[in-house]
Amino acid sequence: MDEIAIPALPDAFPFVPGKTALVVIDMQRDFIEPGGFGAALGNDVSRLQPAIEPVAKLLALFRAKGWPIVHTRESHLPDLSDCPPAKRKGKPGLRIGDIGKMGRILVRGQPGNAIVERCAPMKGEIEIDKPGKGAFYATALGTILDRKGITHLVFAGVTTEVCVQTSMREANDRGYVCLVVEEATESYFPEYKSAALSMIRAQGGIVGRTTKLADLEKALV
Ligand code: C5J
Repeated sequence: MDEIAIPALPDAFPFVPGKTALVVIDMQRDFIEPGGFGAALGNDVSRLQPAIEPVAKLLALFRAKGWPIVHTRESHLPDLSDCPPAKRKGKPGLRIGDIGKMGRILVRGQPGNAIVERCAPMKGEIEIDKPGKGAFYATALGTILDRKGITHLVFAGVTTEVCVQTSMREANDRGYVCLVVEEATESYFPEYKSAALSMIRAQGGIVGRTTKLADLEKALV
């Protein structure tokens, strides 16, 4: 199918239907709802909630077109064997693996580790549990995308400057053409979101491109 030019910064994103996947990073209760990992780190989790509806819109668009969708979850095995000690910091009772209001914090399969209902994966969509910030580190994501012939990635999710930006950088190093949708990503720190988006598109798009949801929707419908 022909390439569709999506208005973006620093220049148009070449959307190739059939070769482009949506990657939704870590839209988990652990980050977005009170009582999870984000709150344990002292963050105001309400700051991430504005991303929920834009992500739901992106999911609806990709589902309507039958285009591939990837959901990631930051999570650790129950025995924490994939959680380096350096990551398990903070106050006792509020660390990864400790019991919080939504089960064990950031542990795979616990209620808090689930993706928020509005953005929940549907049957047939790719689900990746990742122990790190990046979606490619210690996961099968690269192999799965290769097998599907995916070369272009549209990113959304939380948080912009941590797991979204890290995953985009990993993807960029692996040769994927990357775009992030501004309204569909949030940070606990508005200034970090803004800085991360600027960094991504700086130097001629050193990590990728950024677009507005309305521009993407208009170009793709
Ligand atoms: C963090 C993430 N912030 N999903 N994870 O630890 O951005």
